[in-house]
This record gives sequence, C-alpha cells and structure tokens, in this order.
Amino acid sequence: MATILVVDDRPANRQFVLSLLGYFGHRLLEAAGGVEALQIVRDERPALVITDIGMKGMDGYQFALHLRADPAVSPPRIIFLTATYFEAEARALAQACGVSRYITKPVEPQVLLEAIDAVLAEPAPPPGERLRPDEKLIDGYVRLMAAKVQQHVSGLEGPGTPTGERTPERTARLESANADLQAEVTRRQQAEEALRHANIRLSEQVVRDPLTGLFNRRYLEESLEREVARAKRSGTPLGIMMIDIDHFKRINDTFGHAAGDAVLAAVSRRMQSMTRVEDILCRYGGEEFVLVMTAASLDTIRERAEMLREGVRRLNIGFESQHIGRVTISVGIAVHPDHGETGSQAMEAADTALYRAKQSGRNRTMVASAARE
Ligand code: GH3
Ligand code: MG
Ligand code: MG
Repeated sequence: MATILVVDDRPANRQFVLSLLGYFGHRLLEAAGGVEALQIVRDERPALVITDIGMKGMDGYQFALHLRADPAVSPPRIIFLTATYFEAEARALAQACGVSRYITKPVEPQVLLEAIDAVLAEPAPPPGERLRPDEKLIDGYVRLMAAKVQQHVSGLEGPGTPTGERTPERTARLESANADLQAEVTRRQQAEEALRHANIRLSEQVVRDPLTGLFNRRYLEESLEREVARAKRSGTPLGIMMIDIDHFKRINDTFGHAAGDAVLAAVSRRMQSMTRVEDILCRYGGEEFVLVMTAASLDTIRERAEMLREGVRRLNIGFESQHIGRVTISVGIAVHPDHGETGSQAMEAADTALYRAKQSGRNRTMVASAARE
C-alpha cells in the first residue's frame, strides 16, 4: 500500500482516478491545484503524485519544478497526465522537469495501473538530487502547448467538423480542450490584470503627492478649469478652499523635519476623511492645501471649512516617542462665479481671504470679501 496524491483542477477527472485507485487499497489524497498539492506533499509525504499537466494557477510542471527545488522535501515520484494532442511537448516537459512518466487522457485504467506499479517499483529519487531545469526550454514547450490547445479547440469547433460526429467521447474531449484553453485564458487575464494594476499605480504616481497621498498641484491645475466649465454648464456654484497650517515652521524647528512630515500626513488623512469623494483635495505646496467642492453653496462650504478646522484641531499628534500636540489651520473660501469668473481668479480670491485669516489671528475661516451672501 502506498500514499498517492491525485492533483487535477477538474473534480470529475480527479474523481475518476481516485475511484480507480480506490480498488487497490492505496491511501489516497487529493488536491485541486499545484499550490495546495505542494502543502500536502510537505505534510503527508506521498510516495507518488499523479498530476494533470495543464491546470489553472500552478501547472503540473511548475509544481514538479517547485518540488525538485525544495530542499525540505524528498521529492515523490511523479506521473503527468496530459491531453493527447500535445503529447510530444508533454513528454519533453516531463523530461525537463525530471518526471519519468506521462499518461495521455482520457486515461485507460490498465495503462494507469501498470504505470503506477512500475513507478512504485522504481527506487525513490534520492533526497539530495537537485535539478537545474532549462527555463527557456520549458517556456518554449509551454508556449507550444498553449498554441496547440487553441488549434485543437478551433479544430473541434470549426466549420469543417461534421455535426453527426458528436459522440460522448468527442464531447468529453471538447470539454477537456475547452477547460485547457480556459486555464490558458485565465493565466493571461491574470497577467493582464497585474499589468493594469501596475499602470494604475504608475498613473496614480503622476497625480498624487507621495507624502500625503492627496492629489498634487499639477492635478489641481488640470482639473480646475474643467470643473469651472462643468459648473458653468450645470449652473451650480463651485467652492474653492485654501487651507494653510498655522505656525508650521515651529513644528519643524522644534521637533525636526521628519516630525513635520508626520504632521502633514496626519492633517491630510484627517481632512481627506472629512471630504466627499467627488471633491478634490490637493496638497498645493508645503503646508498648503486646496479643496475644490463641486455643486456646493457658500453656506455648505463654510460649514465644511469649520468642520475641517475643528477636525484638525482635535488631532493629537505624536511622532516616534515625541508628543507634538495640536495644530490649527486657517482657511480662505471663494466661490465661483461670485468671486471669480475663472478658476484662477477664484483661487486668488480664496488666497486673499486666507491671508486675511492669518492677519486676524489664524485658526479661523474667512470668506472672500466680494461675496454676494
Ligand atoms: P503661518 O501660520 O503664517 O502659515 O506660518 P508657517 O510657519 O506655517 O508658514 P511658513 O510659510 O513661514 O512656513 C512653512 C514651513 O513649511 C516652511 C517649510 O520649511 C515647511 N515645509 C514645507 N514643505 C515641507 C515638507 O514637505 N515637510 C516639512 N517637514 N516641512 C515643510
Ligand atoms: Mg503655514
Ligand atoms: Mg504656507
């Protein structure tokens, strides 16, 4: 009696092999993929692994390579199961991965049982034996196999196929080919997805400030006129808030630049948590921020400014072992079209209001003076 692990991502295939081996008194284990199978091999140390060669996620050959490369396990004997139409590649792949046998599907019970007996009669691979697989060669075979799967499926489904030939065996082969193709498609989709994520991260880097994660000035400049145009079309007001941390220089001077950075990050996080997703919060420079609020009345903007001021004031900031304490902000507000026809005019009006807030003692909100309230 031997412990045998059966690996296949299609339950029906797995079940077929398991029920066949069930009659012969072996201890049977099963896995739906390469990753799971690796863990089972480490825990259960089967004498033999029978694995499908083309699976979603980790393929049979990748699984075999992992096993060979793992110094923690003495590698079990392996039998590959493969579709007939890429038998040649599978044979080469088996050789490159140090796998001594492969069996074509649909599996003939007699062939499988003989192969199992023969493989189990062989001496186990010595634990120290390590393989140096030729990655290029393997990659080449895998590509060939993927191409053949595609060819095979279009051959089965193509216009030249006589429709009367839909025997159960043919249907089973078609299903199996489709599943192989699906595995290949999934692999490609995963690669594309990873690339898409990398691209999103890259484009994020262009519009985000790295310290605070807020939008940067460049993004503000790009979006401001667009937002003004949109506000004009819809006839809704657009709010601009200029925000500046009070006496920020003192924080740097007292606690150091790194502590100053931590304050900038904490203030940004707090303000971000208090703004709507459709609003644009940017780090305009140093310790200055701009919030663009779409479709908001002056009252709403002023209310939001007071909330931000209170929210920041309540922060109790520490950095490493230092207690930095509280910081305050001053805010200048302007509304398009009341305080400026263009985005930059409205920004200037907000900046002037901010200057007045600083002049009159800081930690307060001021509205641009020409406001029609
Ligand atoms: P006020 O209340 O008038 O705004 O005073 P303030 O000290 O906040 O203003 P001031 O413009 O004099 O100083 C801003 C300081 O912000 C000076 C600069 O060194 C610091 N600063 C700018 N960018 C960064 C940064 O990325 N990290 C840190 N730690 N400090 C920065
Ligand atoms: Mg300041
Ligand atoms: Mg400043």
